[in-house]
Amino acid sequence: FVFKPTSSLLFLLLSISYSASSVTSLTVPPRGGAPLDLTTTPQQQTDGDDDSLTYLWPLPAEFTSGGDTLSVDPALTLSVAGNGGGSAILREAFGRYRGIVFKNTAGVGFSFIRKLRERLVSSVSAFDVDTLKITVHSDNEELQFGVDESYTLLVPKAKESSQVTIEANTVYGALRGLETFSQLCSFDYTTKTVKIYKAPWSIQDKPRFAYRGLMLDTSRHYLPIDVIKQIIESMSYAKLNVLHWHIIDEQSFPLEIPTYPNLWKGSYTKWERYTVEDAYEIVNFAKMRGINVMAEVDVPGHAESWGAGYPDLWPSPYCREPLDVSKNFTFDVISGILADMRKLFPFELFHLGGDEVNTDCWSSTSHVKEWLQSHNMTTRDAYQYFVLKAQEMAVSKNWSPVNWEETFNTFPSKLHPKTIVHNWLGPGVCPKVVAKGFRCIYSNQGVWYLDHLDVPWDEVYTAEPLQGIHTASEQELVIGGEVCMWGETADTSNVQQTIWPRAAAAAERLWSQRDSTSQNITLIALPRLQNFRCLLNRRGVPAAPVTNYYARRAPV
Ligand code: CP6
Repeated sequence: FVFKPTSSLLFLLLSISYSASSVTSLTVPPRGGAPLDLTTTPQQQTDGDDDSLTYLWPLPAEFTSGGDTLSVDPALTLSVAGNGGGSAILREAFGRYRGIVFKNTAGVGFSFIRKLRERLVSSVSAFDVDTLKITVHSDNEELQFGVDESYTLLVPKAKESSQVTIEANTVYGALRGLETFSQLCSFDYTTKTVKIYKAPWSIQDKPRFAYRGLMLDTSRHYLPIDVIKQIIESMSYAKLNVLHWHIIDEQSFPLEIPTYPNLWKGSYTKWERYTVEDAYEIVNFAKMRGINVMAEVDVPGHAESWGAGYPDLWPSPYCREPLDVSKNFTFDVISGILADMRKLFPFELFHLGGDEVNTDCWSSTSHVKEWLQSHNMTTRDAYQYFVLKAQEMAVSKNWSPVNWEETFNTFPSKLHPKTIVHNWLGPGVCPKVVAKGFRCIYSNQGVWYLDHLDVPWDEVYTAEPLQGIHTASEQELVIGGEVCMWGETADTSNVQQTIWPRAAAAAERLWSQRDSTSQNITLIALPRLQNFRCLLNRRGVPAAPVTNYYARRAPV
C-alpha cells in the first residue's frame, strides 16, 4: 500500500500552518489611475501599462526581466561555491534574509515543511524555486575602501530551473546581491506564499560610488547600541556602506578611551556611554553587513567635553574651546585616543573634523596668546598647525585623514595629500577640491543634512555629487557622498523616522547609474521609494512617509 496524498490534503495541512499570518493592504494611487497595490508588481496589475516600473531600491546598474511568476520554497536551501563560499558572513546573511523573505510564512519550522513535502510529494517540488546558489570567487574578507561590491543575480524562467544564482567576486558583493534577491521576493497574501514576479531576471549590478555614507551623532543625544545596530541593519537594505560615527562633540564624550580613562567622564551619565567592547560590537555588526565604520575625533573645535576629565585641555575654565593648542599634553591625549581607536576601527579612513573652529579663546587666554606670539603664529596659523599635526598622527597610523571642508577652505595647499575633504557648506567645494587633486565626499547641508526637515525627498534625490565636475579624472576623486544625521534634535524616539526614507533617496543617487536617476523622478523613482519605505516598515524600521498624501499624487 502506497499512501498518496491528494493535493487538497497537502493544502489543508499548509493552510492550518499558515493561519497565523496577518494580512496588510498597502495601496498608492498611480498617475491619476486606479490604486496600485504595492504588495504586487505592475505585471500583476490589470492595468499593467508600465512594464519598466520595477520595485527595486536602489536600481541596479543593468537588468532585464520577463513575464513569469515563480513561487519560492520556504525551505529555500543555500548552496555555495567558490573560494569564498564557506564564509560565515555569507551563511549568517543568508539566515537573516531567509527570515526577512519568509517572515509571513513563519510559525512552522522550515525543515518541517521540507520534510513534509519530501515525504508526501516525493521528488516533485511544489515550488518553482527551491535553491539559492551563491558563488563567491575570493576568500578575502577584508572590508576595505573600494572593496568589490559587484554581483550578478539570475532568476530563471518558469520550469527552466529551480535555482536562483548570485555570483560575486567578494562576499560583500554577495551581500548586495542577497538584498536585491530579497527585494524581488514578495509575499502573496492570497496564496500565503513567497513569489518572484517578472521572471526571468538578469541583473548585473555595481555601485556608482565607493563611499556611500550615513553620519550618526552620539554626542548631542546618546544612542543605545541596539538603536545603532538597527540603523546599520537598515543601511544595508539601501546598500549604504559607511557609518560615519560622530562619537564625540562639545556636549558629551561617550566613548571609553583606556589610555586616558577620565575622558568618558564627559559622558552625560554612566549609562549613556560606550565601552571598548560596545564599539567593537558595533564595528563587527557593521562588517557582517558589508558596512565600514569611520570614526570621527573632531579637533580642535567641538571638543569641550574632553575637559570634563582633563580640564588642562581647555585654554581656561572660562574659555573652553578650541582645545589648548599651546600644550604638548593636548597632542599626547589626541595621540593616545588615536592609538586606542586604531585597534577598534580597521577602516582606512578616519575623520578628524576640523569644522567651525572659533579661535577667540586662543587669542583671549594669556598663556595661549603668549605661546602664539613666541611661535610667531596668528590664530589662523595655529589652526593650521593643529589640523596638520593631527593629520600626521592619523597618517602615521596608516589612516587616510578626512577633514570637514573648512580646513581646505582655509589652507588648501597645506593639507596632507592623502586628505579627503568632506563637503558640507553648500554645493561648491568638491569641484575646487578635486581640481587641487584631493579626494572629496559630498554632503551639501542644503540637501543632505537630515535634520533639515523641510527638505523634501526629491531635493535629496536630485542632489548630484558630480555637479560642476566635468573631466573623468576629476570625477574619480569624488569618492561618494554622505547624509548627516546631526543629533541636536534627534534621539532614540525619532532618529530612524528622521533618517528614513530620505537617506534612501541619497542612497540610490550614490549606488545607481547617473542616467537611471536622471529620468522623470515622479514616475521612475517616487513609486519605488514609496515601496522601499513600506519595505522598511515591514522589516520593522520606523521610516516616515515619503511625502504628504497629496504631494504623492503624480500629475494627471
Ligand atoms: N556639529 C558639528 C554640528 C554641525 C557641524 N559640525 C552642523 C552645523 C550646521 C548645521 C548642522 C550641523 N552640529 N560638529 C558642521 C559640520 Cl546647519
